[in-house]
Amino acid sequence: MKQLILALDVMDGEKAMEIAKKVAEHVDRIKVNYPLVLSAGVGIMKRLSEIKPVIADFKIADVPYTSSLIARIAFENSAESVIVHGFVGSDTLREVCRVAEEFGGKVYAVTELSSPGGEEFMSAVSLKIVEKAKEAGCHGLIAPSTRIERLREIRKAAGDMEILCPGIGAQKGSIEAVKYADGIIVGRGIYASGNPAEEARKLRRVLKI
Ligand code: U5P
Repeated sequence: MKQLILALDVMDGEKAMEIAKKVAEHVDRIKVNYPLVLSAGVGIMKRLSEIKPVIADFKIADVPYTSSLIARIAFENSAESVIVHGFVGSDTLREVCRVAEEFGGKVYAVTELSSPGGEEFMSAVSLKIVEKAKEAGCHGLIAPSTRIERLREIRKAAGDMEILCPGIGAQKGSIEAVKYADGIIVGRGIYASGNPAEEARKLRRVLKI
């Protein structure tokens, strides 16, 4: 079954916990990012991981050593997986995968950002990123629901790597992405709605079709 991942980009820890509890029965995993972790502290990851597995979307993009420290902090604080930028190249990708392996965790590499700017530089190299991410041992990829034609190409190159797609909802990505992806990542479409549980339930129903 296709996964529904909540991107919990709120900036208040208690609010994050409240939303996570409300939507828990409809989502598979929770993705945290800088807005929440920098506001609420890294300890929020452990609390959320008691509700659902946590993906640490720190879009790691540094030299291998610094990247390994960031990945380690994420896993030591209960992350189930981390997201790394793919453009960093093989050495950083390999190093983050090595740390993940120590913890039995997973690594997802960003191919091209879902925002319009993702097309300016990243689209040109995203298929190469897929190749490098695969060679380095990444478990999966992040690819845009906002550019279905790119997603289709990325799917072809990815083989059996898992693909997670952000962009549905606030960024106007297409739900057609579920044809090519293993899961969708939705933030504002759920947490910024009047009724997060209901929105998550509706998306879950779409994923079952
Ligand atoms: N995200 C994207 N696009 C990417 C990679 C990651 O939107 O290419 C992340 C954002 O940082 C955010 C979430 O955490 O996915 C999407 O949230 P929203 O646009 O559904 O609110």
